[in-house]
Amino acid sequence: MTKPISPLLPVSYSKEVAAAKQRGAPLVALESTIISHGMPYPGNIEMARSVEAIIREQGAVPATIAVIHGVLHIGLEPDELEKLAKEKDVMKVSRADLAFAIAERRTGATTVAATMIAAARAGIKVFATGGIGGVHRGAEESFDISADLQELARTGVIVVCAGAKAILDIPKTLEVLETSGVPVVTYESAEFPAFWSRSSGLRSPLTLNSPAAIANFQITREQLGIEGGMLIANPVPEGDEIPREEMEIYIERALDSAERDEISGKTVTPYLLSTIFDLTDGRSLQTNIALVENNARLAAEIAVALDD
Ligand code: PSU
Ligand code: MN
Repeated sequence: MTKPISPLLPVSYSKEVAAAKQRGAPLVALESTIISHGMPYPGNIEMARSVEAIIREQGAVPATIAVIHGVLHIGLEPDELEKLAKEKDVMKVSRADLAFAIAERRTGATTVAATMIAAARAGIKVFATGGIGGVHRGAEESFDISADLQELARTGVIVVCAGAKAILDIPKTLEVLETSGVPVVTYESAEFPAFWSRSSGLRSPLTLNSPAAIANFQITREQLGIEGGMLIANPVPEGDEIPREEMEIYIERALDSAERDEISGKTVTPYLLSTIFDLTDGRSLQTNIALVENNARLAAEIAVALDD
């Protein structure tokens, strides 16, 4: 089991999250890298607010996670969310530097990996995001594999996403997940989705068709004493998708320009997302917002089902 947060660590629960924890209401964690590094303002704050509202509509409570001036926040007040969305100098923190941001009193947006760590320690079992990080194309040269994958293997949180971002090498990403023993379950489809597109051309390792079945699967894993999280892939709604063939053109161009600009490390994903935003005249952002909203709904339904 994941250790709880030490009482010595500076942690702040939002009023809403603190109240939900007291009455044992279902909670859904949300990350903040998507806000600070994944989308431009004001699209990012619109997304952050609407995603929280969707979770409340389903009868769960949203907990957006971030480090603000060295304090780990589990749930943000509306003014904190707004400030974070506007702020420029925000670290992107993952497992390697979550504690650094706290120790050095910095402000940091949490990736999928760091959000999972914080959520698990706060007793939150479900988390909604857009797309997880994974194995980058050309990883055999660059060794660029997101820390999100290892985190899924070790931390017991259900992560709802729209697949792996299509900028990645999706077959290799699925291989690493399988090697690490992470269940990959696509919701209501036999095919693993590719973030902006419903199709990746790859079969999903597993498929389930209801939030209750997903909750039951995770409970069964816990009963077996199997640690770690699981990945739920929720295809973007049909009306919001950008077809795979079209996306591939933008992705190729974005990857070429990343190579020209010698982008590496943490900045790769934010760079590619913002280049694709420009190449699609903002259409990729509309799709990204729609898919996160769709994931928030499913995550809340799973959180409610886990509670039954
Ligand atoms: N989902 C989105 N947009 C994002 C992300 C997810 O719709 O920007 C972020 C997540 O925080 C994820 C990160 O952890 O992208 C992956 O970064 P990297 O490839 O550097 O591990
Ligand atoms: Mn990386």
